[in-house]
Amino acid sequence: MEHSFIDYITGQAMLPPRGSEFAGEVDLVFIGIYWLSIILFLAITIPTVYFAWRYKFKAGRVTPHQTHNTTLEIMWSVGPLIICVGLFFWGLDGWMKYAVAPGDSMEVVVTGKQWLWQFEYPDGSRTVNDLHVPINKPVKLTMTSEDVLHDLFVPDMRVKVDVIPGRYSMIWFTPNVLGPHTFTCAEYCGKDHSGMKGTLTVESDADFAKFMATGGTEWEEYRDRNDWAGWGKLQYERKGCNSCHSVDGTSSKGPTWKGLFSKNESFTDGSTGIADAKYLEQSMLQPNAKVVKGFEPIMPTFQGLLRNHEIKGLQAYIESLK
Ligand code: HEC
Ligand SMILES: [Cu+2]
Repeated sequence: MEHSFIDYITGQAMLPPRGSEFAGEVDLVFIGIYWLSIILFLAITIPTVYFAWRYKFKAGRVTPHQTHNTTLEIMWSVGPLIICVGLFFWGLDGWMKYAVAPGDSMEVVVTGKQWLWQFEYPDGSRTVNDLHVPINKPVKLTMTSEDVLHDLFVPDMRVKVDVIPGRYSMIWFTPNVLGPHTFTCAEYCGKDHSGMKGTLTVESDADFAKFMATGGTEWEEYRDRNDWAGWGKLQYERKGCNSCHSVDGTSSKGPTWKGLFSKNESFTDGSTGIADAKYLEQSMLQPNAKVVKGFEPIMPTFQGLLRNHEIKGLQAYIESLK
């Protein structure tokens, strides 16, 4: 970003671009404290250096006896007290606004885990490291961690809050600048901490509605290349199927997907059936309808969590795993 000379003088050049209504207020407090520090620094060091020089040791000079100076002592006690209490209330005012989200906020549930951010929207759809929000609408992030301490930091929005295992924390903001904004994890959380980041896309209402309906424009690239299996592979990783299903023939919590398509499958109730596209879809949406022999019925239902084109992609991906 380009900065003017004034930005450098005032300290604005230190700060990231502003993307939310909070940003201006936060910057004001920040720049205020920054200037107060500079002024106090000069007000203390300049006289100190001067007095050290002015009253330096000289043979024969006798220091007059001093007891105390009431006026000076009151000034340097009450003055800083007023400044500190003033700063406290200035900060408190901003903190109160951060603490309570407006009732009409769009709520996104955020889960931090080593080393990714997962976002769940009001309709249950999910994204990873990719947060979309409509412009000029308040967004409330309800956050928790599945493992260690993380911290969601969106510099442009001036929001940053710890994400804690076993607890929910909350931040909210009203984005008012379109476009991509970066967010990161701001709490060292292990080996790949530096990779725990993503993009916040602030978009128009129309684009956001389109994103909600299709899960974004990403799939259009796959559709145009006619790469349904590639799209399915992405879902396999994003929707967490990979935590229970392998694609290389080894079975873990769930059966492997290798060689699954068209296989004659046996179920715990003694029946059998061909693993065709219809069966695969049913396995995703009603996993307990037919439980594969030798496995526990532990698969969660993905009803409402998979869009049609995601199911189609997964079917194509499974079919490609000969
Ligand atoms: C918590 C572990 C778990 C997760 C996560 C999981 N599954 Fe499963 N899945 C299983 C288990 C266990 C079975 C076998 C028992 C059954 O049929 O319900 C299974 C069975 C299946 C089958 C039938 C397999 C066969 O051999 O006939 C399909 C298809 C399937 N899962 C798809 C998916 C998809 C798609 C996802 C991700 C969107 C997914 N699963 C996520 C545990 C899981
Ligand atoms: Cu982290």
